[in-house]
Amino acid sequence: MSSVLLSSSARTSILLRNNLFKSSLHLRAFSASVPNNEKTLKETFADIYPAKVDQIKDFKKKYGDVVIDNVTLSQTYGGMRGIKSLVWEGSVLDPNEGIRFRGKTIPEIQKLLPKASSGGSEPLPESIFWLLLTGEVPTDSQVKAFSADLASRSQLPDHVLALLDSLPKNLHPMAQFSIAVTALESESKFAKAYAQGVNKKEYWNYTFEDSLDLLGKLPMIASKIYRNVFKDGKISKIDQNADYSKNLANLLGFTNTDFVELMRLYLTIHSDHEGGNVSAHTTHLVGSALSSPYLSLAAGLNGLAGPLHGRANQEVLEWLFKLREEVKGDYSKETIEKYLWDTLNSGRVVPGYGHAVLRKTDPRYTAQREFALKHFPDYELFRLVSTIYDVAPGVLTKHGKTKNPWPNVDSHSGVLLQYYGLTEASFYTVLFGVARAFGVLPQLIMDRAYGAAIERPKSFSTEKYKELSNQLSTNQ
Ligand code: HAX
Repeated sequence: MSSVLLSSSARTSILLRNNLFKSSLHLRAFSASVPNNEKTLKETFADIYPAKVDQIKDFKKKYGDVVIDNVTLSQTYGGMRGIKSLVWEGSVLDPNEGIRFRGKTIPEIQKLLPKASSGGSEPLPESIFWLLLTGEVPTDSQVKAFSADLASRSQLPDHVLALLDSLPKNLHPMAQFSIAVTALESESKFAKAYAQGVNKKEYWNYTFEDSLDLLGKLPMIASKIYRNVFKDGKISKIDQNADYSKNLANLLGFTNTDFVELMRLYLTIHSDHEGGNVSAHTTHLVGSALSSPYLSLAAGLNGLAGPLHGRANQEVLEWLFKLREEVKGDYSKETIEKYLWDTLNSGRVVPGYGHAVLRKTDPRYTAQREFALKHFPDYELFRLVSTIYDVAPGVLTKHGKTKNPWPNVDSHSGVLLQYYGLTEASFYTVLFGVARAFGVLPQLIMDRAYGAAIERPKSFSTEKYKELSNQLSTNQ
């Protein structure tokens, strides 16, 4: 519904609200390099959201009683697969086509979104954050100012640095990541404002500030973990003029420009995958209790750390290395097919294959494959992954269990990182976590702006479901 359809009193109230927010929230605080006729991200969102709040109110009033889904017992026992019960504005996942970010496919955003001014062909992840939050494609100068804003928020408090230094090196990087993000709760403007009794109409503003503070600090956290666990513990300084991915790559210790490009692609395509996946749903669920963005994202990261979700990128690499060790250079289709059957017959999953929603090759896999074809088509591990892509879908189809025999995003990402020398697979999910923040934090800001309800679905015991099923099946 466009603002044209709003009544004049609704339009007046939106204008009043906008002016009130603009005057009180320092919307241009970090906008030094945005030309005067352009808006900052916060100004853009502040202009958009009041009309959206009214639309949602009207929509719920008009269609609130419409039945949009029926739920079977199998779905309740089967991980709630496919039940329409979440609102997620940024992206939608089609089983056959894959992800669309605000209606745009991956090839479309690769073309449309701003690139680094220093040169580059991959989109800047800062611009996917902008797109997901506002539905609008930012200009080059808007993104540049947003990058500078994030860089200006990058400093970690001493207690978080000390905490990371105190953790044992054998603690999984994802556990360290979640601990550090949780410890940043000390910085939460939302939690402080809430404790002081802030009006709920201002929740979004503090959530916005926390989200950007947190996003700005993630490269430092990720790099500190990487340097502590695998290198000398030292990290370089943030470059206030560099984009997010360049800073992340440099802090990790990588300066190769193609690796920086890979980071831009990686962060963009791993950002959002609609709302029902474990990391997105968990962040949203915990956020629905008005926990701060720090506590909400940390919860999501704990979910991402599971082997069936984000940790699959680590599992893929470990599985590939075992394969390489076992087949001793024989990458024939027959040998790989045998290895796949051995995995399946030993009661394990083939990591990087299958998906709860997708029923075709994941376009995020394809985008990474295209990156490899462009930059290193003859790399041995890439060729191995390509041969597995030729063989695995057939084996999984014959095996007959998975509903989707095609590769997902995690099947490819580790190989790209290996090529550039980021070889420590247990770190890979941390990079996924940094990327996921670009998808779940915009939704958290919107949740607070639109007044999302605390989540509380219904549960029953199996005994009760038996009773219910008996009653309902005799009535049908
Ligand atoms: N290898 C072997 N068996 C598989 C399989 C695979 N790759 N994918 C699914 N199956 C099995 C399931 O374990 C299930 O077996 P049971 O009936 O014995 O429980 C059966 O096939 C049906 O599963 P499904 O309906 O096709 O898939 P689900 O929605 O239940 O699960 C998963 C989706 C992604 C968890 C699953 O495909 C899987 O375990 N894949 C391997 C791990 C992986 O790559 N995870 C990353 C997914 C992408 C992601 O979230 N990234 O973060």
